[in-house]
Amino acid sequence: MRRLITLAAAASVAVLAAAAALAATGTPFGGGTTQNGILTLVSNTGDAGSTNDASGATFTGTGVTTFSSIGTLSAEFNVTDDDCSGGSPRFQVQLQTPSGAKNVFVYLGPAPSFTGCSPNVWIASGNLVGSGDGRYDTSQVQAGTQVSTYAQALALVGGFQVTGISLVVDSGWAFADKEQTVMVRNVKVNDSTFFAPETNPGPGEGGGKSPAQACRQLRGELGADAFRMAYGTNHNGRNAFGKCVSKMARLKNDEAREAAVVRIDRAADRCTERATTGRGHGHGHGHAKSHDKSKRGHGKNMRACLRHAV
Ligand SMILES: [Ca+2]
Ligand SMILES: [Ca+2]
Repeated sequence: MRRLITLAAAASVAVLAAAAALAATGTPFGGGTTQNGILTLVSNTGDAGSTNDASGATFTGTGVTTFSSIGTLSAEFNVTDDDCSGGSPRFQVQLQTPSGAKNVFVYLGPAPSFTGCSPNVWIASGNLVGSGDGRYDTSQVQAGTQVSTYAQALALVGGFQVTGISLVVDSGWAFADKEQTVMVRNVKVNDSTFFAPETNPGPGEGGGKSPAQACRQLRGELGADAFRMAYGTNHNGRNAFGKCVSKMARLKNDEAREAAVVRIDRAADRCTERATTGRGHGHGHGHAKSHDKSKRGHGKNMRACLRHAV
């Protein structure tokens, strides 16, 4: 009987382990947020709240057991503000050691200082397992070993059980504005990938709009007349489309243009509403009677309103 129970217990542990291996998850913490699958990590030590002083994500269900069982550790990161510094961004591997839980830090960015990360570009770390750079900091386990290669780290902590793997951004303090932001995607821990961007949508497929696409959609939403009123500057507003495109081209990216289309469409709806209810004319009476008389006035107000909307 005892044997049976043991077998059953072993079986359920195996099931749990299999379930955990399937359900690999990356969970943001602190000020970490995701959008379209991409993780944004902020360290802001200059504002009132402390939640965003450090941000990161923890990775579970990777199947990692001991430190030596980590075969892949990589990420793509984009330091949007301001730089890599003070050991951030980094991977953090928590280990069960004979003297308690200790962290090994694996620094991202260029060795040996791990500063000087080009801002606003995606940087692929490559697989950090096997790295000959001194980017492994094992000094929590053994003093003086903060500049170790992978081989040195492996020799020191390879046999220890891993109890947590995370990616951390926490050096806001190192910058004049007390704020550091790093975007992260395609984090790989062994066979698991975290924060993969949602299927790169082509232009106009939900991932944003090119200037021409944005203007075509707006022309459809507003109607040709209102569109010409909103953007046109020459006879009959014939140059409206060109004016719209050059205006849209000044926006930051396709996502910003998509948002602008929504915003302008809403604003234009309000213009139409105002024109048809006569609001803004200073007299709400005799609407039906005054309708024809003020039609021209409505047109003028409508134009002003639309031009303001775009
Ligand atoms: Ca803060
Ligand atoms: Ca900053």
